[in-house]
Amino acid sequence: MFFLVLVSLASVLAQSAAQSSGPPTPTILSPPGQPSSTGTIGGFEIVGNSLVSAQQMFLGTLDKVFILDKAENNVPQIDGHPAWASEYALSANTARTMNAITNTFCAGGTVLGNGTWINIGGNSAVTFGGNKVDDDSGNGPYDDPDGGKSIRTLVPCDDGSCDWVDVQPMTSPTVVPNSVSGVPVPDLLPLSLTIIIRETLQDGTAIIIGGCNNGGYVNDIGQDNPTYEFYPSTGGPITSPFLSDNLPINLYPLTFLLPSGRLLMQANRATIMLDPKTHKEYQLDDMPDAVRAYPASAGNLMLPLTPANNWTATILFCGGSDNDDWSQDWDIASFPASTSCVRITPDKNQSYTKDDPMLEGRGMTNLVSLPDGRVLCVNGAKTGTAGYGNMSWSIGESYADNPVLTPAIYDPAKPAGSRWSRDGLNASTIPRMYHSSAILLPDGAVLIAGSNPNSDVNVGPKINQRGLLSALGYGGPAFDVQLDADDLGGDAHNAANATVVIIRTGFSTHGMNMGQRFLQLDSTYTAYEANNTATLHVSQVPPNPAILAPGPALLFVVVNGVPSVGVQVMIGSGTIGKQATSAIGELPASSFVSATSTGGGEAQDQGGNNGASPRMAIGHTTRTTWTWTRTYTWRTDAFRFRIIITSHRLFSDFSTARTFHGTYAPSTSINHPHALLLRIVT
Ligand SMILES: [Cu+2]
Repeated sequence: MFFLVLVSLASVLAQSAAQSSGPPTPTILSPPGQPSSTGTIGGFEIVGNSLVSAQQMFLGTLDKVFILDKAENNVPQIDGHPAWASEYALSANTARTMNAITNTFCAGGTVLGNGTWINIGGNSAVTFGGNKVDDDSGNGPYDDPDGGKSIRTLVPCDDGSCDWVDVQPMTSPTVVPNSVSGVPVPDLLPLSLTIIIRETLQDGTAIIIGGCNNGGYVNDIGQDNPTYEFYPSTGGPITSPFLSDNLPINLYPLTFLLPSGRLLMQANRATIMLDPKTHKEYQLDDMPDAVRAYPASAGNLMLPLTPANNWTATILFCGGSDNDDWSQDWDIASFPASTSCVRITPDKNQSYTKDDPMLEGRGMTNLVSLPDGRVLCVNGAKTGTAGYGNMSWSIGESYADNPVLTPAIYDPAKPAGSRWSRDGLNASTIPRMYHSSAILLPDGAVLIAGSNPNSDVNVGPKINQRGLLSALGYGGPAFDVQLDADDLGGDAHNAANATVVIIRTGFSTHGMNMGQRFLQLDSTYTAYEANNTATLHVSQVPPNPAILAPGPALLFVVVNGVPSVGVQVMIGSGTIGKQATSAIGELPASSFVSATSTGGGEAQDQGGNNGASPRMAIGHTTRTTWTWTRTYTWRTDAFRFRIIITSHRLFSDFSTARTFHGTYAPSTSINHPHALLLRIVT
């Protein structure tokens, strides 16, 4: 039966591919193996230098992270000028410069349904000190044309050959380089955006929202751009009353695609749902306790979409600033950040509910979905906000102070009152405040980088060393995943604690991971007591592309909270456009085959390398399935998450202005079983 299911799956997938909007025929993925990094468990590890400061960052392939800075006087050069983009190789901990061409200062980004990443907007041409130059074409010394109207595209690669392509919005129609489908881009509209946000929509296109003409700490009516439009373009910008009503805090509105197909949008104290087709805006309740959007910059995240909650979206907001005076004539840097956390489930209820407050006030934090469903809260500051400038009260140039060095964990599965902890988490030695970023990696580590509350870099020694099937469709037949005795810790009963999750790690910037999403696939199991193996029967993605927009994502199998190494899978057709959906295939009921029954051992026959080599095998050379065989250290070390730190530009001015630098010693290393462990190797 197992084999027959697979045959029918392959044929269904092939048929769908022929319709151009169904999933492509999946190929079999290479085994991801064990995490290649080793080290002391218990904290942070400084792994390398990102060359440019990671104001914006995303995982483009399993091995390559792409980083964007703003145009500034970085030491690494490209094409005769300082670089403000780089690629970081996770396997080698090396980086290469890339050429982003125009000024990427405070741009936004996301991944499209065909796997192409876009980076949109930016700031004017600048020279030393971040000062604007009159000539929009830039020229020396930075050679950084105005990026305000830029659309940059990148098709991530692993061979060092890819680079950003600036699609000039004001020229004749251009074709986006696209390794998948060659989507032609219609006439591009003149965008006048400095700060934008995006979310990938259910057809794999992107929405580009808001912004301003010149930048600044907050927006103002003289430069506001209260519109949104789509990429690829579907016509002229559409004016949003929500954006124009919420000056000055309408930059980087916190935006999430909901399973209903509407968008939750939050800025200043207001909340709406936007129907991107009819352009109608629906008012929801005001945001309690704090301003959450930039520059208050609260942590924000869609909680896991799971079979248990019927893939219903709940958005979590934590921290920010309970301030309404956005003038800069008072000491913003000392104003305490909020501890408040609230949730909203906008497709069901227009009101917020209070959630457990954070362990300390925090602004500019990143909330990162982990494969076990918990959320890592990292980076940020206890006082002040995002932004920088030369004020009498600013810390160096920073508008924030008192960095929070210790991460925390939020567990949505725990009862109210007990969701926050930091059991087993050590402190970092490196502040991560404005323009820092954090993303989940395939091996369960979290990459943390950036932090640069300065207008420019002074050249000199100031850069501190700081630190299964390949495709899934929307509905269709279930598929099987094999777990061997090692995966199950020698006990087939653990099959009941196995989940299969898809995480889109997102585009990280300004305390947001744009497009980040956690979706648990429905699954059941057949467990075999005779040899302690099991088969997981796993559904495809629910037949609603608004639950998880098309495009690449990571897939993890998690047993008792221990994740596999993630593999990259394409969700949907691999092209931009309407996605095919079909009814979800039925799953067999979970069952436990006792040792005295016949039929045990089937799973092990499907297994990968059951020998001495501790590797997980995903995929099988003779069949279209995923087999997972893995010896894990999890029986002794429950979790092996790492936080990796890449280069961090910091506070060169800052440390002289305020000597908090040396006062943050790393806390003692711990090795606590059944806790989330971070490694420190410094
Ligand atoms: Cu910024």
